[in-house]
Amino acid sequence: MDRVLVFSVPLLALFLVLTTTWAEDRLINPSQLEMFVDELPDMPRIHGFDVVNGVPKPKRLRIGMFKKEWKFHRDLPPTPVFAYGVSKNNATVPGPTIEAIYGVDTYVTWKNHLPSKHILPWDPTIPTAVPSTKRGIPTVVHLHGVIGEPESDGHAESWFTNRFAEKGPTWTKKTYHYRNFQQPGNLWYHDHAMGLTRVNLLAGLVGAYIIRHPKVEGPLGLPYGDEFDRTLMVFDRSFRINGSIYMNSTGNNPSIHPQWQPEYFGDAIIVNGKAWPHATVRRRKYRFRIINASNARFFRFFFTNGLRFIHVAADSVYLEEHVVTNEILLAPSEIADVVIDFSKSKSDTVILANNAKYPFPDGDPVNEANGKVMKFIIKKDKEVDTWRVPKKLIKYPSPELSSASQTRYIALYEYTSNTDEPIHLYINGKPYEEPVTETPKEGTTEVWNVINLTEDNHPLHIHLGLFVVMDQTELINIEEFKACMNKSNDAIKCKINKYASGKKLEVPAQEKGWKNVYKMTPGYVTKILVRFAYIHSNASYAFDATAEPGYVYHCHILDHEDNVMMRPLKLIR
Ligand SMILES: *[C@@H]1O[C@H](CO)[C@@H](O)[C@H](O)[C@H]1NC(C)=O
Ligand SMILES: *[C@@H]1O[C@H](CO)[C@@H](O)[C@H](O)[C@H]1NC(C)=O
Ligand SMILES: *[C@@H]1O[C@H](CO)[C@@H](O)[C@H](O)[C@H]1NC(C)=O
Ligand SMILES: *[C@@H]1O[C@H](CO)[C@@H](O)[C@H](O)[C@H]1NC(C)=O
Ligand SMILES: *[C@@H]1O[C@H](CO)[C@@H](O)[C@H](O)[C@H]1NC(C)=O
Ligand SMILES: *[C@@H]1O[C@H](CO)[C@@H](O)[C@H](O)[C@H]1NC(C)=O
Ligand SMILES: CC(=O)N[C@H]1CO[C@H](CO)[C@@H](O)[C@@H]1O
Ligand SMILES: [Cu+2]
Repeated sequence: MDRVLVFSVPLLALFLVLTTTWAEDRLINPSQLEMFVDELPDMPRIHGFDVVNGVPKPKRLRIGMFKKEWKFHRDLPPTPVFAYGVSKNNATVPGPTIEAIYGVDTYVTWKNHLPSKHILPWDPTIPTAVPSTKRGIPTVVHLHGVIGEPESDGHAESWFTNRFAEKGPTWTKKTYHYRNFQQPGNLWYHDHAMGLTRVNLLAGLVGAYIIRHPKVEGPLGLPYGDEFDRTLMVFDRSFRINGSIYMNSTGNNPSIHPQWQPEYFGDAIIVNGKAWPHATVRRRKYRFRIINASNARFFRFFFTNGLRFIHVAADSVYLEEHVVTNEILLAPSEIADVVIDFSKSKSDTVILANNAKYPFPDGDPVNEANGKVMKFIIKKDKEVDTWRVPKKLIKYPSPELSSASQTRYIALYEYTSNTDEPIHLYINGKPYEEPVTETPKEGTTEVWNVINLTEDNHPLHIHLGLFVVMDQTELINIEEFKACMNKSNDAIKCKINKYASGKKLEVPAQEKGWKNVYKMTPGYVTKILVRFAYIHSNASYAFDATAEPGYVYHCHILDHEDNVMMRPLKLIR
């Protein structure tokens, strides 16, 4: 306040209430942030291996989580964030990209240097990691897409606070072991602490991880090297005028959950830590590994000048053959790995745009701000381009449906209050704490029929297992089926096969291979074939997959995962 005003006491009180509320919620209108002014950053690259006499050898890394400030846009004040980095000085949002080599161990000691107070509002009424001293922010790192031991999987209850002062009930060790013995591809690391995943990611705890297999990938001749092979990590955020990240601190059912809301959407689209950046590119081919790290926003990317995407991989696995598309629909945590040939561009600039409604698929249409992602400025001179995109890429045989040893029904439920607002979401009607029900046998393949009984599209993610989407079939007379499920919670008793007889949805060509996240269309049954074994080798797991604390599977809309669309997954022999 720069003027002194004289009020009667009640009026003054009212004025204070109004101005405080107003100050709290003063958001940056995205139209105040000029687009395409910041250059697209490349996150620092860290090798997860040493080279000794030309041979890659195992390496130990220490990566910390720090509170610091980050500039998301030229005209935005610095934003308090939580960032991963080898030191506070070079911690970034997203964190450094870790590049590992097939079969060469990377050890990471993840260190929590965070203060005792969170920068975002969290909700103690959902199942949440809370240190008994009430001090410190629980964190635990999951490497999304990893085929690795349970002790290094970043189980939601294996959290720890600053200096490991306090640890969650399933905590086992400080240094995680990544064997990198799996198919080459794109992974990403992010926080996974119980009930805090949505706020810890929103605060900035995300980063990319690539497993390279030069012998297998090299001969493909795809764009390669720091300049031509780049990661784009995309997410959405809203900001206050003072630069801080805005997350609504009032729940949609405040009397039940004071803070929790079913989906976070931000107004500004951030790529590699900058709002609507630009990148200058040469008139030739580039490879972009696009990771959707939004809490809840789906993206449907397209180019405004008709440039196309040549998909070479999906999530963490190469495609058998490349697929050319005009657009990419990416759910949270899905990864598209594409080559873009800028020599085909008819213009010298092009906008990467987005037109996915939010929530997806029936929410609001995009607006001027979140309908744009970034701009490419294409140099005029055409160049000799030696990179190729062969039709045939890498083939990992799909399992036969008949080889499945077990069939499971996984029903997704949403529970609403009397104002019809979501209170929480459960898988199979069970809260997270109920004893484990999914106990696949190591080395087997299972059929999972995922029944979406909610209005939303839920990107389902299974730790350890990779899967192939077989089909998506509409449920007919869904209200009747739902009423039965509401009573018995038993898909077989409710005659799932009778109801799952509506129209089929085509699985897009670029998503027909192996996946680790897929969009569970509302009102449909999605049949997936999940493999609890390597896909690149017939060897059995190089670690004990049956060890404690086991794994989890969950919806990758983080606000759902936290409350609590997540269940334990325990492998057996
Ligand atoms: C920004 O404003 C919010 C709401 O008033 C406040 O909680 C926060 O501490 C402020 N942050 C900074 C960096 O000034
Ligand atoms: C981190 O910063 C230090 C100096 O501040 C520098 O020597 C080092 O190379 C940086 N590391 C990375 C991965 O950027
Ligand atoms: C925050 O959420 C509450 C409850 O859902 C809603 O009434 C309010 O309008 C929201 N505030 C903003 C600024 O969106
Ligand atoms: C990103 O992921 C979020 C959450 O899973 C999803 O809602 C959104 O549509 C995805 N966006 C893109 C571009 O894939
Ligand atoms: C499920 O059953 C309960 C009563 O057992 C009822 O209150 C609720 O409305 C039902 N929900 C649906 C979606 O049918
Ligand atoms: C696994 O075994 C099958 C059958 O013996 C063989 O056809 C296939 O090539 C093997 N796969 C790998 C990756 O070695
Ligand atoms: C879009 C859609 O079909 N949504 C359906 C999902 O399932 C619920 C419950 O069965 C239906 O009420 C929705 O209409
Ligand atoms: Cu969900």
